[in-house]
Amino acid sequence: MKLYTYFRSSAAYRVRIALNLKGLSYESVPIHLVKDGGRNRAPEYRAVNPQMKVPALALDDGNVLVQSLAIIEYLDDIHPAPPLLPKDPLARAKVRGMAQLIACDIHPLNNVAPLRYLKNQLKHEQTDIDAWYHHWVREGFEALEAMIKPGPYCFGNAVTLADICLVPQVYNARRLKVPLDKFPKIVAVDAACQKLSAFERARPENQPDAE
Ligand SMILES: N[C@@H](CCC(=O)N[C@@H](CS)C(=O)NCC(=O)O)C(=O)O
Repeated sequence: MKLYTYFRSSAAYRVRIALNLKGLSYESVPIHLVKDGGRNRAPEYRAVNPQMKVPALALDDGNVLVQSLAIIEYLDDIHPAPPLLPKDPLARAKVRGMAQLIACDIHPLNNVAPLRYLKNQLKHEQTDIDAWYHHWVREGFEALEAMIKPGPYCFGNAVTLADICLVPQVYNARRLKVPLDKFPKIVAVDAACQKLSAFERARPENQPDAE
């Protein structure tokens, strides 16, 4: 398998964690999201993913999957151990609820393309853009903090899709200097995950394209 990735992309980071948890080997194909105005916008990459975002996962049979949550659920279907979602439908919905809070509500507002649009098209100052970023992380994390079960992970004692989404979002929040002192459960879950080699190996600084 080939993973089209960028070391700092939190959506690609999610897929790297899932691949590592499943013990699956893959080739990294780095796509620089900043150089040359974003190499993800080059026709070669558009041919891989018409949405021009990372991650994309090219399977050995030539199929290409896009959207991190769809990719991760596919991997979970094909390689069920260890499971990334609980078996019980109610528990599954709760885990997906946490994962989607991050992936669908926080992340899209704070992503490279909308932040660049705020700056370049709408001419906002960097301080406004930073305030925007902090606001949406804080609002999402306040909700998530109330939803986290007794740990060590987001939904009890097994790693799930919720943890896979949380860790990259915490990494980004720290990089953009969002204070996390009001979120002790989130910080504790992140620390518990960081002890696992699957999470460690997926960290941005451990990627071949890290800068
Ligand atoms: N919902 C998508 C988000 C993908 C996404 O937004 N990727 C970002 C990096 S985290 C990207 O490629 N941005 C480049 C751009 O929009 O120009 C997923 O979960 O895979």
